[in-house]
Amino acid sequence: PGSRAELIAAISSKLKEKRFEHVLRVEETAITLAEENGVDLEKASIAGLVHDYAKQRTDKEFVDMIKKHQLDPDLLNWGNAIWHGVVGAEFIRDELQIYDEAILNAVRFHTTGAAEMSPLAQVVYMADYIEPGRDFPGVDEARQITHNDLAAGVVYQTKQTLSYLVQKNAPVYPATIATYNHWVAKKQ
Ligand code: DGI
Ligand code: FE
Ligand code: FE
Ligand code: FE
Repeated sequence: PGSRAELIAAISSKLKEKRFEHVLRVEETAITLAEENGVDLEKASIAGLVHDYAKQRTDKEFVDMIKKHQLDPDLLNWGNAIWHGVVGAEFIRDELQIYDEAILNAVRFHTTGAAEMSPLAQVVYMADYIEPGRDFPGVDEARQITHNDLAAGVVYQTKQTLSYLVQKNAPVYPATIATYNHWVAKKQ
Protein backbone atom coordinates (compact mmCIF):
# COMPACT_ATOMS: atom_id res chain seq x y z
CA PRO A 1 0.00 0.00 0.00
CA GLY A 2 1.32 3.41 -0.91
CA SER A 3 -0.28 5.42 1.86
CA ARG A 4 -1.05 4.96 5.53
CA ALA A 5 -4.78 5.22 4.69
CA GLU A 6 -4.48 2.29 2.26
CA LEU A 7 -2.55 0.25 4.83
CA ILE A 8 -5.20 0.99 7.50
CA ALA A 9 -7.97 -0.01 5.07
CA ALA A 10 -6.22 -3.30 4.23
CA ILE A 11 -5.66 -4.16 7.89
CA SER A 12 -9.12 -3.18 9.14
CA SER A 13 -10.76 -5.31 6.43
CA LYS A 14 -9.03 -8.39 7.89
CA LEU A 15 -9.64 -7.79 11.61
CA LYS A 16 -12.59 -7.54 13.97
CA GLU A 17 -13.18 -4.07 15.38
CA LYS A 18 -11.80 -4.92 18.85
CA ARG A 19 -8.59 -6.33 17.36
CA PHE A 20 -8.20 -3.36 15.03
CA GLU A 21 -8.53 -0.95 17.96
CA HIS A 22 -5.80 -2.91 19.79
CA VAL A 23 -3.62 -2.58 16.69
CA LEU A 24 -4.04 1.23 16.68
CA ARG A 25 -3.07 1.36 20.38
CA VAL A 26 0.00 -0.82 19.71
CA GLU A 27 1.01 1.56 16.89
CA GLU A 28 0.68 4.57 19.20
CA THR A 29 2.65 2.89 22.00
CA ALA A 30 5.29 1.65 19.54
CA ILE A 31 5.80 5.20 18.23
CA THR A 32 6.26 6.51 21.79
CA LEU A 33 8.76 3.75 22.63
CA ALA A 34 10.55 4.40 19.32
CA GLU A 35 10.87 8.10 20.17
CA GLU A 36 12.27 7.19 23.58
CA ASN A 37 14.82 4.78 22.09
CA GLY A 38 15.97 6.37 18.84
CA VAL A 39 14.14 3.81 16.71
CA ASP A 40 12.80 4.66 13.21
CA LEU A 41 9.27 6.03 13.80
CA GLU A 42 7.94 5.01 10.38
CA LYS A 43 9.03 1.40 10.90
CA ALA A 44 7.60 1.37 14.43
CA SER A 45 4.28 2.68 13.07
CA ILE A 46 4.09 0.12 10.26
CA ALA A 47 5.19 -2.80 12.46
CA GLY A 48 2.65 -1.81 15.13
CA LEU A 49 -0.13 -1.61 12.54
CA VAL A 50 0.63 -4.97 10.92
CA HIS A 51 1.76 -7.05 13.92
CA ASP A 52 -1.59 -8.91 14.32
CA TYR A 53 -2.56 -8.72 10.62
CA ALA A 54 -2.97 -12.52 10.35
CA LYS A 55 -4.59 -13.09 13.76
CA GLN A 56 -8.00 -13.96 12.33
CA ARG A 57 -6.92 -16.45 9.65
CA THR A 58 -8.07 -20.06 9.84
CA ASP A 59 -5.76 -22.88 10.88
CA LYS A 60 -5.94 -24.18 7.29
CA GLU A 61 -4.68 -20.87 5.89
CA PHE A 62 -1.69 -21.02 8.25
CA VAL A 63 -0.93 -24.66 7.43
CA ASP A 64 -1.10 -23.88 3.69
CA MET A 65 1.23 -20.91 4.16
CA ILE A 66 3.74 -22.98 6.20
CA LYS A 67 3.87 -25.45 3.29
CA LYS A 68 3.90 -22.79 0.54
CA HIS A 69 6.91 -21.02 2.04
CA GLN A 70 8.52 -24.26 3.34
CA LEU A 71 8.74 -22.89 6.87
CA ASP A 72 10.04 -25.07 9.74
CA PRO A 73 7.77 -28.19 9.79
CA ASP A 74 7.76 -28.08 13.62
CA LEU A 75 5.42 -25.10 13.24
CA LEU A 76 2.69 -27.59 12.28
CA ASN A 77 2.69 -28.76 15.92
CA TRP A 78 1.61 -25.30 17.15
CA GLY A 79 -1.44 -23.10 16.73
CA ASN A 80 -2.76 -19.59 16.17
CA ALA A 81 -0.98 -18.06 19.18
CA ILE A 82 2.40 -18.88 17.61
CA TRP A 83 1.41 -18.81 13.92
CA HIS A 84 -0.09 -15.33 13.72
CA GLY A 85 3.33 -13.75 14.25
CA VAL A 86 5.84 -16.23 12.81
CA VAL A 87 3.69 -17.22 9.83
CA GLY A 88 1.76 -13.95 9.82
CA ALA A 89 4.86 -12.21 8.50
CA GLU A 90 4.46 -14.18 5.24
CA PHE A 91 0.87 -12.92 4.82
CA ILE A 92 2.14 -9.37 5.35
CA ARG A 93 4.82 -9.84 2.70
CA ASP A 94 2.50 -11.55 0.18
CA GLU A 95 -0.62 -9.41 0.64
CA LEU A 96 0.65 -6.03 1.84
CA GLN A 97 3.92 -6.00 -0.15
CA ILE A 98 5.95 -5.09 2.93
CA TYR A 99 9.44 -6.50 2.34
CA ASP A 100 11.42 -4.75 5.09
CA GLU A 101 13.01 -7.62 7.06
CA ALA A 102 13.38 -5.46 10.18
CA ILE A 103 9.60 -4.92 10.18
CA LEU A 104 8.87 -8.56 9.31
CA ASN A 105 11.17 -9.82 12.08
CA ALA A 106 9.49 -7.51 14.59
CA VAL A 107 6.19 -9.17 13.62
CA ARG A 108 7.72 -12.67 13.76
CA PHE A 109 9.05 -12.09 17.26
CA HIS A 110 6.16 -10.08 18.73
CA THR A 111 4.56 -12.98 20.66
CA THR A 112 7.55 -15.06 21.80
CA GLY A 113 10.45 -12.65 21.60
CA ALA A 114 13.79 -13.99 20.35
CA ALA A 115 17.32 -14.27 21.68
CA GLU A 116 18.46 -11.62 19.20
CA MET A 117 15.96 -8.78 18.87
CA SER A 118 16.65 -5.44 17.22
CA PRO A 119 15.56 -2.30 19.08
CA LEU A 120 12.57 -2.17 16.66
CA ALA A 121 11.58 -5.75 17.57
CA GLN A 122 11.92 -4.92 21.28
CA VAL A 123 9.67 -1.89 20.77
CA VAL A 124 6.92 -3.96 19.12
CA TYR A 125 7.22 -6.83 21.65
CA MET A 126 6.80 -4.33 24.48
CA ALA A 127 4.15 -2.13 22.82
CA ASP A 128 1.91 -5.20 22.39
CA TYR A 129 2.31 -5.95 26.10
CA ILE A 130 1.78 -2.49 27.59
CA GLU A 131 -0.61 -0.73 25.15
CA PRO A 132 -3.21 1.29 27.12
CA GLY A 133 -5.98 -1.30 26.66
CA ARG A 134 -4.01 -4.01 28.47
CA ASP A 135 -5.25 -4.73 31.98
CA PHE A 136 -3.49 -7.48 33.92
CA PRO A 137 -1.83 -7.55 37.33
CA GLY A 138 1.56 -5.89 36.95
CA VAL A 139 0.82 -3.95 33.75
CA ASP A 140 1.49 -0.56 35.38
CA GLU A 141 4.81 -1.86 36.70
CA ALA A 142 5.57 -3.20 33.22
CA ARG A 143 4.81 0.23 31.69
CA GLN A 144 7.01 2.03 34.19
CA ILE A 145 9.92 -0.37 33.75
CA THR A 146 9.67 -0.30 29.94
CA HIS A 147 9.56 3.49 29.57
CA ASN A 148 12.54 3.70 31.92
CA ASP A 149 14.58 0.94 30.19
CA LEU A 150 13.32 -0.91 27.09
CA ALA A 151 15.53 -3.97 27.62
CA ALA A 152 14.41 -4.24 31.26
CA GLY A 153 10.85 -4.34 29.92
CA VAL A 154 11.80 -7.23 27.65
CA VAL A 155 13.22 -9.08 30.66
CA TYR A 156 10.07 -8.40 32.69
CA GLN A 157 7.61 -9.54 30.01
CA THR A 158 9.65 -12.65 29.16
CA LYS A 159 9.75 -13.78 32.78
CA GLN A 160 6.05 -13.08 33.38
CA THR A 161 4.99 -14.87 30.18
CA LEU A 162 7.03 -17.99 30.90
CA SER A 163 5.71 -18.12 34.49
CA TYR A 164 2.15 -17.72 33.16
CA LEU A 165 2.56 -20.52 30.62
CA VAL A 166 4.08 -22.89 33.19
CA GLN A 167 1.35 -22.07 35.70
CA LYS A 168 -1.30 -22.98 33.06
CA ASN A 169 0.55 -26.20 32.04
CA ALA A 170 0.74 -24.69 28.53
CA PRO A 171 3.37 -25.86 26.04
CA VAL A 172 6.29 -23.44 25.75
CA TYR A 173 7.41 -22.67 22.20
CA PRO A 174 11.20 -23.09 21.76
CA ALA A 175 11.69 -19.40 20.86
CA THR A 176 10.04 -18.44 24.15
CA ILE A 177 12.61 -20.54 26.02
CA ALA A 178 15.44 -19.07 23.93
CA THR A 179 14.20 -15.57 24.80
CA TYR A 180 14.12 -16.48 28.49
CA ASN A 181 17.62 -17.99 28.40
CA HIS A 182 19.09 -14.97 26.62
CA TRP A 183 17.29 -12.13 28.39
CA VAL A 184 16.41 -13.43 31.87
CA ALA A 185 18.49 -16.43 32.94
CA LYS A 186 21.77 -15.83 34.77
CA LYS A 187 24.86 -17.91 34.10
CA GLN A 188 25.79 -20.25 36.96
O1 DGI B 1 -1.93 -11.26 19.68
P1 DGI B 1 -2.08 -10.59 21.02
O2 DGI B 1 -3.23 -11.14 21.81
O3 DGI B 1 -2.12 -9.11 20.93
O4 DGI B 1 -0.77 -10.92 21.87
P2 DGI B 1 0.41 -11.95 21.59
O5 DGI B 1 0.68 -12.08 20.14
O6 DGI B 1 1.54 -11.52 22.44
O7 DGI B 1 -0.17 -13.35 22.05
C1 DGI B 1 -0.21 -13.61 23.40
C2 DGI B 1 -0.67 -15.04 23.57
O8 DGI B 1 0.35 -15.93 23.10
C3 DGI B 1 -0.90 -15.31 25.01
O9 DGI B 1 -2.16 -15.95 25.13
C4 DGI B 1 0.20 -16.25 25.40
C5 DGI B 1 0.56 -16.89 24.10
N1 DGI B 1 1.94 -17.34 24.07
C6 DGI B 1 3.08 -16.60 24.11
N2 DGI B 1 4.17 -17.39 24.12
C7 DGI B 1 3.71 -18.67 24.08
C8 DGI B 1 2.30 -18.63 24.03
N3 DGI B 1 1.52 -19.73 24.00
C9 DGI B 1 2.16 -20.92 24.03
N4 DGI B 1 1.43 -22.04 24.02
N5 DGI B 1 3.51 -21.04 24.08
C10 DGI B 1 4.34 -19.96 24.09
O10 DGI B 1 5.56 -20.10 24.15
FE1 FE C 1 -0.20 -10.93 18.53
FE1 FE D 1 2.45 -9.88 23.21
FE1 FE E 1 -1.20 -7.75 19.54
